Amino acid sequence: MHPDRLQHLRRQFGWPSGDTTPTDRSQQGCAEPLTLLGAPAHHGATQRDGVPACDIGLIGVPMDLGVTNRPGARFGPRALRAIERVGPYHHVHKIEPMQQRRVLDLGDVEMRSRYDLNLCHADIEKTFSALTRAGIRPLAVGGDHSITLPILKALGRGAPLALIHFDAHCDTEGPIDGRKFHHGGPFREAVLEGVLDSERTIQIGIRGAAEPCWAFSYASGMTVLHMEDVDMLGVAGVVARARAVVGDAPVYVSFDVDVLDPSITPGTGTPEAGGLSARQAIAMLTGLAGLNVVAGDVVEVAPAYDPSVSTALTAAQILFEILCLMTLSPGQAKPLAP
Ligand SMILES: [Mn+2]
Repeated sequence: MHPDRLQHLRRQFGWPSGDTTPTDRSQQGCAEPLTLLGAPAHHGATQRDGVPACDIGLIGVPMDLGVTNRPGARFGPRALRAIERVGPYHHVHKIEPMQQRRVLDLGDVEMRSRYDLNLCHADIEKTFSALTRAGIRPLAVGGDHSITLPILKALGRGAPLALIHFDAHCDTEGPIDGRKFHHGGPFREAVLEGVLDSERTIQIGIRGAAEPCWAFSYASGMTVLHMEDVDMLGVAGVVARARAVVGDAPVYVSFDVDVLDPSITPGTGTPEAGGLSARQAIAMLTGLAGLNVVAGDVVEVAPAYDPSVSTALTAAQILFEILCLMTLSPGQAKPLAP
């Protein structure tokens, strides 16, 4: 290195210097209120004081009465709030969503019953309808995947939404044990309710023994990409297919963490070996920038099965990726049809 350059570096970066990182007390273990992605908290507001003014509302949906196998996703929102150091800056998009949009952590959906799935779904739909009426774009943390049905019912009532769905399972199964509302079937019910456009739906990362359960996906014209398709197409090919399927329609992004390989996200209800890497998933989400992403969710984090906390950490990163997509969405300022 030329001595002049070293001198210059010493002037700019030597101690004491002007580029010191501001003190972050939470990094020292100091207690701060725990919120999703560190957003300002406005907990309980939707229930008690009316809906606060914001553009994007992060909201927990701690409900897992719809699981077919391992329970525990009701603790997903709590686990994600304990994660720090995700965001605020996205190095590919070069944005800081919370500087560009008013983002709040609205707390959790309050539910009347811890035993009644149908009552929980009604409370979820009511809360998300109130957010939609207030012009707030919701970004939810589940909860099991059954929560996406009442959310779509609240958001897609005026016009059915498009969907980009990351999951090991299509979640379009019929009734199980005499009940049609469970985490294996929200997208069948959403199409039949008229709130989801199956022809503008793509399901990514599908695999495993439940394949015979997904006839509805094919019959309704959904685009289904199995893991073998992902291998063949690569990240760029998957992104191109997703963009072609949804076009410029208002689109919901639903991310079930079991799409990732259980080596990264063991803390989930129905793990399936042979899933996406976190790298692949993040690259795919990054590639969706510019689509009209109006809302989304990250679901099926069941922290009790993962003492390493890798599941919650990765899920928080995915949540941040979807927040970036919502921030970059060209339709962000436009209200959804009532
Ligand atoms: Mn699912």
